[in-house]
Amino acid sequence: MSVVGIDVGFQNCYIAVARSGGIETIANEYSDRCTPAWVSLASKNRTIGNAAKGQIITNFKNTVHGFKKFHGRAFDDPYVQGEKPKLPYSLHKLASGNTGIKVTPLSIVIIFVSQVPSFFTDAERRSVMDSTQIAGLNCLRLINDTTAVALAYGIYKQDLPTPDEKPRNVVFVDLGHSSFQVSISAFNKGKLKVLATAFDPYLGGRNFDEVLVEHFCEEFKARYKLNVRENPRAILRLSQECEKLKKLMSANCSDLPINIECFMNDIDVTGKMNRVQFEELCAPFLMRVEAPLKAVIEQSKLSRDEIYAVEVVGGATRIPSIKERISKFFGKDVSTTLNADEAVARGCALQCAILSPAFKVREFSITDVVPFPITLRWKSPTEDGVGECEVYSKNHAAPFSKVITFHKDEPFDLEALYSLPQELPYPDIRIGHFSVQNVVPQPDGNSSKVKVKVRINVHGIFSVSSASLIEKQKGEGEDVQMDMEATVQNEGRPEDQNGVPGEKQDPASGGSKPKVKVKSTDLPILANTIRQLDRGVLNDFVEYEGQMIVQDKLEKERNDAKNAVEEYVYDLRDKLCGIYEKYTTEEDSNRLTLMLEDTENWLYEEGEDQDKQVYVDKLEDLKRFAQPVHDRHREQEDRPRAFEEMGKKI
Ligand code: ATP
Ligand code: K
Ligand code: MG
Repeated sequence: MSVVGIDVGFQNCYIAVARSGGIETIANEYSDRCTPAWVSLASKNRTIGNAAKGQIITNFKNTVHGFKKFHGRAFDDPYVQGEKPKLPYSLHKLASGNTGIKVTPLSIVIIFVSQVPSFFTDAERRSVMDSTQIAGLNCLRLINDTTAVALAYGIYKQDLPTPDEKPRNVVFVDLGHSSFQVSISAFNKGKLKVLATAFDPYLGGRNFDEVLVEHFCEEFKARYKLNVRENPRAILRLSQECEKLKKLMSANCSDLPINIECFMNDIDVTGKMNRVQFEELCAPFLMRVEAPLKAVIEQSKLSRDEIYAVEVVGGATRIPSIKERISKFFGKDVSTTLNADEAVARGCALQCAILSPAFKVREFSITDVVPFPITLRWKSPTEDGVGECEVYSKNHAAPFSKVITFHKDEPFDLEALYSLPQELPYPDIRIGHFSVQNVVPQPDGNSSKVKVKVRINVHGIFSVSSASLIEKQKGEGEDVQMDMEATVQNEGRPEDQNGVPGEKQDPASGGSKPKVKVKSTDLPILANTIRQLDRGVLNDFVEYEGQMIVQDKLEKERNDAKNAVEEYVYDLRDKLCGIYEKYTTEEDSNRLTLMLEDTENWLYEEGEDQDKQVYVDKLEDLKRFAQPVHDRHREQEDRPRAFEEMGKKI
């Protein structure tokens, strides 16, 4: 069993694995620990990561990146609509109303696995979970980026305060390519509790790239009369160069060049910029750094001098002006003790190791928070027709279950929604619709007591998870008086929560005994969550993904077989002029050389795209043809050795 932590960023993915020696970030087939979040589709197969990114210029319509924020998003979402014109590939609307990505010849929904930003909503988290299922991965937990970082920070610290001492408060900042997240965690020995999170879901390194692109588009228009905006390939190349320039400016204050050869219409372009100019151009974005910092500290109710350290991760925190702003705000230097690129993946792998029975890791409990308050709403005869109650406040501990008691004599519906539309990353406040079925009145005609359990699970996903009808047994005592239609009871103690997937215990099934003897009947719930992929469609995707994996594997084998022919041609050609020269007649050598030439030409023409077996047969033919030469060579090589061995025997 592999114990794996995955960080799928907007731009970069990292995978960390738990081994007996500790956590290790693993390298991909290019010996690179960072894998670009890119997927490219060709007619026969897919390529992922570095190889996909390499296709951007040649196959840009079918090379997909920047898809992380389409998870669970409606096609009509303003963010999605805003991104659409900037993308080289096209988006389309799925039957569920979700955003799909259209690539020829295939249509895909995002096929990746992810940790998630703390601000991901229910619909976004459910979409990520669906993706993990499509990818055939068993996802133990979706963990928020900054919480994973907090775990990676805390688990190795030997000097954390004991549980009865004042906790150590640490701020974590993650500025990636697409988003900005901040959280404050309180650490004691063996545990961390997230106190608050804040974010700017649309601030990241990409904004700075875009500012540079905009600037050079203007400049090249004026200087070279080029209309760069009209040429998607040119924009892609310019973006890549601007990103490089941005990174160089983090290390240098002086003027730095940007040069692109044959940029458009065979024109070479050049430009330059320095850090001061860059900061001026980016001022509107740099100014946005402060708001989430302010929000997180206000919510935590801590004063700045109660902050022990400010740890920064994420590639874009390398921009000096960003670091300065953070450090100025908190009045202390920022710490970069964690690996800025790998901390999220490492934290995920640590959590996975804690959850896995295969590893003996120091216990470390995590209590996370609810990012957006959640309200339940229902039809009520008493309260102006609608009853409602906020079931989870902002920064409420998570995972967490609660029981709400209703008095009803017929089936009823519950509407779950986000209470504060202005805080959400998109305008749709709905979470889902839950119908509690089979509710009947008591035999005496009175309404029945219905206990409804709501929960935020380990992935941070809300649900109405169960409901039961409580029936008073005949001859038993009076029922507890309920003066509200709904009462919210806190039933879990967050201190008990140690990050293990599993839910809080319902008190009805243990713990405090109810005074009245009751019979409890489970009630079915019909759940209809927003933009949920239809289960049938999901199964189709699972099957489709399976076929794609087989297809990718076949395509790889086919390519390997073709490469083997090519390698053999080169190898034999070298040997014919080298070690085989002595053992070949001129006639044989000419015959073989001709054959190699034919094969090489064939590989570029009709042999360009054949089935695997064709290449296998071709290689066999070549080998058979060259066999006499191989044999003669071996014979000669072996002869002296044979003599030596005989000599030894004597
Ligand atoms: P997200 O967390 O938003 O999903 P991500 O995890 O893919 O995105 P990271 O890998 O943390 O993002 O960071 C990538 C960003 O950091 C890119 O915008 C990249 O240009 C930027 N970056 C990396 N190194 C530097 C540097 N030295 N100076 C400035 N920016 C940098
Ligand atoms: K990342
Ligand atoms: Mg990230």
